[in-house]
Amino acid sequence: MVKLKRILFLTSNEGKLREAKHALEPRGYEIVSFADGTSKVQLVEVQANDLVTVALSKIEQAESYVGNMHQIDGVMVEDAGFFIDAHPSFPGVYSAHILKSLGLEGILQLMRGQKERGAEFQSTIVLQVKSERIVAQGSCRGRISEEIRGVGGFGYDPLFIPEDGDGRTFAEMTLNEKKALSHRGHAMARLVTLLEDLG
Ligand code: ITT
Repeated sequence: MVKLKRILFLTSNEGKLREAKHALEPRGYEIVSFADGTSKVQLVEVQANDLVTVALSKIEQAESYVGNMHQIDGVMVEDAGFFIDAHPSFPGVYSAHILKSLGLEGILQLMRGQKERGAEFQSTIVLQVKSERIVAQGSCRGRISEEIRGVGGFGYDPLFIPEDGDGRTFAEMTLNEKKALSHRGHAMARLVTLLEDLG
């Protein structure tokens, strides 16, 4: 295994990129991406009902982006999803699509009058270093708020109150606070542990 320093994070999502940099750069890894540059990443999401299958398929697509890019030690992808207890597996792997079509207001509408407001975020990260693949996962339980709160974060953050927090939504937290509690923060911490174990 090469000494890993520079990781290409293949994502089209600037929120995910910001959080990955925030989690990994203080640990000595440099995160580069196209999401803040000129060429856009468009990863095809396969039809599957679990995040691991989708994440592995994203890493299969990495080769066409990496091409002859030099000075990259590893390539990383992530598949994340939001899971609403009252609607099993939903929106799950369709989280991006459902948010685009219903919006946060549509999700609130769906939850109107619903007593069971439990929900969970999940994240699966796959890092490829030469022929080796490392998979790190994280999750975060919480509940869906009664209203949209906060302007930080991205995606479903203004609706999600993590159960280990103080009642604020992810969108009302700083990057640091979200990292300490979130699915992505946990998955990134797990990734760092796995990398350090590899030496
Ligand atoms: P890439 O596949 O290009 O990385 P994506 O936005 O499609 O970007 P995902 O499939 O991993 O990324 O995530 C699906 C959606 O889940 C994402 O677009 C958000 O709406 C939502 N999501 C994921 N992580 C989130 C988080 O930390 N906070 C809020 N919403 C999140």
